[in-house]
Amino acid sequence: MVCLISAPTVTEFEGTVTSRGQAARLGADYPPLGILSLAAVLEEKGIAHQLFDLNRLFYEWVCGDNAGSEGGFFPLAVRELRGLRANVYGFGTISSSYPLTVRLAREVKRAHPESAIVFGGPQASAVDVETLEAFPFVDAVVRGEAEEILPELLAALGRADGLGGVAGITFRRNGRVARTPDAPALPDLDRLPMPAYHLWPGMEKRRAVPLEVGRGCPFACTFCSTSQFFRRRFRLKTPTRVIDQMKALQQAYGTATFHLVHDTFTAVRAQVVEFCHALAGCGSEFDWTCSARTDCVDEELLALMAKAGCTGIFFGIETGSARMQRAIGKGLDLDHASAAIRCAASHRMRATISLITGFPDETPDDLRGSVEFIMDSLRFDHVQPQFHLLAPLAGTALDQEYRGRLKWDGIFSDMAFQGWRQDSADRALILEHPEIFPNFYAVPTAHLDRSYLMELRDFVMYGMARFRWLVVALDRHSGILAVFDRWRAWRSGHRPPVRVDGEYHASDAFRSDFLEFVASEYLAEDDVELLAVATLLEYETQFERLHQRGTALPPACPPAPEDAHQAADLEAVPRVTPGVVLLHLSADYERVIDCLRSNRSLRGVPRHPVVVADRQLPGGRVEVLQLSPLSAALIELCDGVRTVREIATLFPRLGEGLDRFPPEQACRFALNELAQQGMLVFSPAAA
Ligand code: B12
Ligand code: SF4
Repeated sequence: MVCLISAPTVTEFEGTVTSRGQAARLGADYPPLGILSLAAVLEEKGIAHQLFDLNRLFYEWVCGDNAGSEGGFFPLAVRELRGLRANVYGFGTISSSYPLTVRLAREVKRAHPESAIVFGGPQASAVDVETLEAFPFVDAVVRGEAEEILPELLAALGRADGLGGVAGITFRRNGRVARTPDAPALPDLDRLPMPAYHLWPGMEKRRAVPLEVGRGCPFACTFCSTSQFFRRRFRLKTPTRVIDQMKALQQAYGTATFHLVHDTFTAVRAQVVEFCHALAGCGSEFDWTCSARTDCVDEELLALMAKAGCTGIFFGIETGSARMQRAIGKGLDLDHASAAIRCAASHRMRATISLITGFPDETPDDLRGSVEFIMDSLRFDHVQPQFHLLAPLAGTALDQEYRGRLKWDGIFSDMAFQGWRQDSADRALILEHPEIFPNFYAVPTAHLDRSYLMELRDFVMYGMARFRWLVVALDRHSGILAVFDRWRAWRSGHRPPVRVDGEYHASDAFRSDFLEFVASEYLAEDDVELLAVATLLEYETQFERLHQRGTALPPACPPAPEDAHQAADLEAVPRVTPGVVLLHLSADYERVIDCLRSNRSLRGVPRHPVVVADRQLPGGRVEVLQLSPLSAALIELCDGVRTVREIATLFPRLGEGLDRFPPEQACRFALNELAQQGMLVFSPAAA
């Protein structure tokens, strides 16, 4: 019996992850494709196996039956793992959770000394020899793709001639660490069986299913481990195979939404075109997301992908500096990258763009380029930027170049994410073995201070997640880097010193401190550009007050179908839809946003009072709608007490010329409009 254990993408958080949503964002509720792919192969070959998903366990620990279980996540995981009975325990590994994996494996070996402990996955593959030298409880490492190697290894474990004949593994022979030659990359991915999704308990509840569509990347960026792990040999499953798998998954789990997993899905244009045409003619409708390089898409291709159901695309941009693009081996043309992002957004694809700071030779000018790239992209609604602090991943060119020169500075990059507080046992391992855990160390940055970069990263990420348009307005006024410097100075003068880390930036304290800072530092200036800052500050401040009172933004309930027709009934009582909040602003919000979006002057923006309705849609997106003066006046009358008939009597007074229409008919029409926009619901009149 072999037990396959997933690499955790979550690690011990000491109670700071408290909600199902937070845990899900960290990948706790995500089918572990690596071990599901291996399980399918073992199933095909009739080799007994079981799965153990550490992320799932974490999810339950946060919010399920095991919530709050004594002593934290690690003891719980140890208890559960010790309870399993297997001859081989196979651990998947990734960089961020490698210390945790090592500690768990040690406990399993202690409990079952007769069993074999085998590691696989991206991290162990890159530090195979070092791992076996440091940790005697690990018996072997499978390097790279394991669908062919693992069954061979399992068969060889029981044979007298040992493991030497199995390609792609690292093991101990006569007490010394030995490596067999690399196994070739799997040439035909169509031959892989469907991953064993049926063994993963969360499938029925998933809205979107990840489906691996290919492997390998022909490029070789210095910070990335993909082209080492999956090799530079680009492979894609055929359209027929992918579409058959989509159909089968739709039939089994009812989902028509897929994350197509491949790091550079569009690297060979003709294959993507073929896939899109095949989808269009397949008789089913699917929506899907993928990852691509901006220089491997063009307008025509993006239009075709959108038509074929692509709703989201991940673009690794990495840096907004042309000089650094060359230095890190990515080589993107930044103008073309911006155009590709705008084009994807214009097709309503959600474009996630990822940038990294903290490269070895990065200068303040390079950093400025990256931050400007992010700020520019914020003007497009469908673009979601990410900003990371570099972590040197094992096996990358960067890691090789700086081996021996990496430094420990106690700053935890989100690329080596361990939560906000690092577990002390993890840290002890990391400090003892820099060669095994390089991603927790720093490449020297000659021109930039890493603690500044980490704080900037958190400020930008949390700032834009919480007050996107206010950040755009401030950036337009004085550049976000200048705002950041002014904010730091303000905070140190006005607030007691606190640890300014991710936890602070995620807290309500950051929200209110920042709004106070903007109010006190920017509103006194006389500058037409500040109209945007003032309006958005007004918006955010009202929003915050509602938030503090706990009234703001549970997801808005869509009106029940029967409610939608109630306006016809003169005795029905309209009220604002639960979850919708009304904010009163003193300048035209829509025009302000429009000017920010298109980079136009704010000079002509009318300064008259407006009401905006704000509501959170399921999935976390917030929709803001500026109401016409009539709608704003009408909605104020919908207090949950007045009936439609009573409101109709007041209707002619709400605007000039309204007395020309039959009041009940006109009022019912206007109320219905608001109900259709999701702003109002009707309750039947009290008996
Ligand atoms: C989906 C994904 C995620 C999901 C994970 C969801 C989940 N719960 O699994 C999310 C978005 C949460 C995620 C997060 C992160 N990820 Co990620 N992610 C991926 C991605 C794109 C696909 C993984 C996948 O499913 N691949 C397909 C399967 C089939 O491949 P596989 O898992 O590698 O499995 C094969 C082998 O590894 C091996 N194998 C796997 N398990 C086992 C077990 C045994 C016993 C054996 C023998 C072999 C073996 O055999 C499998 C079949 O060949 C990969 C890139 C990639 N193309 O793989 C990055 C990747 C795994 N992620 C990576 C990183 C760095 C992260 C983060 C740490 C950083 C970040 N900020 O993004 C975070 C995690 C920390 C956190 N909490 O924020 C790196 C890992 C690099 C490394 N050296 O470890 C990768 C490789 C991307 C990269 N090139 O940098 N990620
Ligand atoms: S960053 Fe993207 S393009 Fe560069 S090597 Fe990694 S997967 Fe390939």
